[in-house]
Amino acid sequence: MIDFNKLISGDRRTLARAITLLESTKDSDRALAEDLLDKALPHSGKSFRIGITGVPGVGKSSFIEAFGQHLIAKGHKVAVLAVDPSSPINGGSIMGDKTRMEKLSSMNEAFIRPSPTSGSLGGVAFKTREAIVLCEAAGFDFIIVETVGVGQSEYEVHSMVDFFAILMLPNAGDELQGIKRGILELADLIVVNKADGQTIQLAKAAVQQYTGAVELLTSVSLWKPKVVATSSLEKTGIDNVYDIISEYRTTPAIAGAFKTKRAEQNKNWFHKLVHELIELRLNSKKEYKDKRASLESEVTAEKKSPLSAAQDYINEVLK
Ligand SMILES: Nc1nc2c(ncn2[C@@H]2O[C@H](COP(=O)(O)OP(=O)(O)OP(=O)(O)O)[C@@H](O)[C@H]2O)c(=O)[nH]1
Ligand SMILES: [Mg+2]
Repeated sequence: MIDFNKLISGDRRTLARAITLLESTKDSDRALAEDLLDKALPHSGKSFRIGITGVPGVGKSSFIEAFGQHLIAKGHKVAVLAVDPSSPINGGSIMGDKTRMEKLSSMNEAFIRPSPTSGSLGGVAFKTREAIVLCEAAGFDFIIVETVGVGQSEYEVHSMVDFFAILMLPNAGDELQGIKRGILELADLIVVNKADGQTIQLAKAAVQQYTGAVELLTSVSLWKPKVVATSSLEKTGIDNVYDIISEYRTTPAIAGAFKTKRAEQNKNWFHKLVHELIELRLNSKKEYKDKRASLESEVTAEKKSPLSAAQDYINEVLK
């Protein structure tokens, strides 16, 4: 059904159809998709994966439009995958993303995929991990994953990329207070976007503030997060972002730890899947579901402690 040779030759339509197959929830499609992934795996892994997050409207899509074109001018092929936790049903963001990335989406060296309809397994970004593998097999050497900075999606995206950038608005005062502290610790790069027109001075001040905030981070080890100002509309600062990423990739300690980091991500992903698949299987069996429900009532009625109920349940399942 999917022409594998066409896929690895980089045919964008074949890639799009292959990702659609991944996203299908039909069991027969699932089996085909797993075959395809197994075949694609040896051809994957050779890209650089970048996660981009930020509040709605900060300019993520506009930034990717500009940055993606810069990458292509440097000779790269760019795949953009969107993870949108707020619109799980048939991609409310499709039009928005494509129009914000109008030029990029028309280029042969770019592939843009809007948010998939997400199942519960593995979280909102579940399909995105698999889509990355297919994009890499199709020869895209930069993979950009865009997600809105709300909820859990930024953590999920962070756990599947090599480099994580957070876009910020230029009004640093409010932003610094509003930002979740943990998120700042995930960042390899803070991009103060909309550094143009009326807000250019604010943006400069924001860069200073974030630079100060980054100095205070205690979790920094191999790489100290960088802070840069950009205008996605005027295309300024975009080359700085590219240079910072190049510096990151060629820093010996980072390059040395690259494989280990990916291996670690795969290991964690494997464990998460095992956990979730066990739950899924158990809940699909009536007797286990009933057992769980009855233990649950005993717990809520304080007839059993949660721990001994959990032990009973496991003993039942593993007997
Ligand atoms: N002045 C200025 N406006 C910008 C810049 N980047 C984006 N915008 C504008 O900000 C608005 C939001 O841009 P998007 O790129 O859609 O932002 P987003 O973060 O992708 O938004 P969501 O996908 O909805 O979360 C649009 O009106 C853009 O034209 C910039 O660098 N400067
Ligand atoms: Mg967007």
